Amino acid sequence: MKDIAKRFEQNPLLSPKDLPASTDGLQITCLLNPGVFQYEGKTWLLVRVAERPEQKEGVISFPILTETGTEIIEIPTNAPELDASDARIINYKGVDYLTTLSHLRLLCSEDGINFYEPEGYPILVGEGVLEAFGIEDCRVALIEGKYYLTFTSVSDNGVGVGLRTTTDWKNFEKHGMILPAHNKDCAIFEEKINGMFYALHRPSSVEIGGNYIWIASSPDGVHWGNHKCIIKTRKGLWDSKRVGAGATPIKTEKGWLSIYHGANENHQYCLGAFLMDLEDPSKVIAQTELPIMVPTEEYELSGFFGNVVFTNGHIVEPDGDTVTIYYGASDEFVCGAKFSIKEIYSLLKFSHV
Ligand code: MAN
Repeated sequence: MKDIAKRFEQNPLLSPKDLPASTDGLQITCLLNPGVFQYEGKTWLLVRVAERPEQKEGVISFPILTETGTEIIEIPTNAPELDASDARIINYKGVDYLTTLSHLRLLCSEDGINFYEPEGYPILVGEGVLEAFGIEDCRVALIEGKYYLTFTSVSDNGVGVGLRTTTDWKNFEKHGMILPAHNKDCAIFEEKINGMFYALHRPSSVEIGGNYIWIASSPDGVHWGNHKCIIKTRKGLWDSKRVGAGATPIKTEKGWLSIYHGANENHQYCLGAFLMDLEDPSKVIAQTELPIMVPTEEYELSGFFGNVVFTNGHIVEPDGDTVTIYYGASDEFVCGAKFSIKEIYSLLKFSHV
């Protein structure tokens, strides 16, 4: 099936070999899922860098963060209590671990295509017990001069949403975990609505419910309430198993537009879109039935975890119609693509309620 994404000819823009590892003894396994923002006239990525030691025959090894620094755990591949059937997560003796440890790193670019690591900016690493397995997939929202960074915090306690804020990308204020486990894919709106902050997020409900997109509001961007479930998985469609918001929703004349990811039972990750009411974003007024982007290119089909396109960062271009998304392809590469908002609209199905 043909989708409506116009992929960059230069894809993949970034591969694991393009950056140095953060620590001796580790290798970058995946570069993926960047948060995106503009700052000082440049396009910036806050890219997820996933690392692990070089893998040796017969052993699975991965890093975790402890009070004293990075510790490497090694498990023989033939251990009876090991389940390593997913490239991303393993279970050993009943405990879940990630196979890689992620941090967030800043890259910038003058042309939106060639990215480099600027000097003098810190890398963002997990801190404390709730981030012992790393931090991932950051959304960046600029609200009244302050950047809000919402990211996935992972540890053996579970997966939740962490928040840090900054105005200069050198000093960060930590606000801890704002939405506890299991929750991820949190995108804050860049404008307050009727005096309140709004955010999309994705709790996972066990037994009853599922992996649905919710909306919440907050007086200060830190404490969230008034949660409502607004987008569910759809049986038989491309988003039948899980859905999650992409980057901060885009304000358009017709409503707030969210580009989101959906996965099916086969772990194929595609992108779609939905539109929320401008005054009351808990009202969804339209949604695409078809995906707007499907993994089709070699770099999207095979990699660390193939058949995946996943976005959590974009720039709306000055023409007001073009959205440049940056996305993770097969959980291994960073790529770029452009959409026309008008074309996305042509795929939206409006609900007549
Ligand atoms: C899923 C995937 C992984 C990620 C973990 C924890 O398994 O999205 O890439 O590392 O969740 O967030």
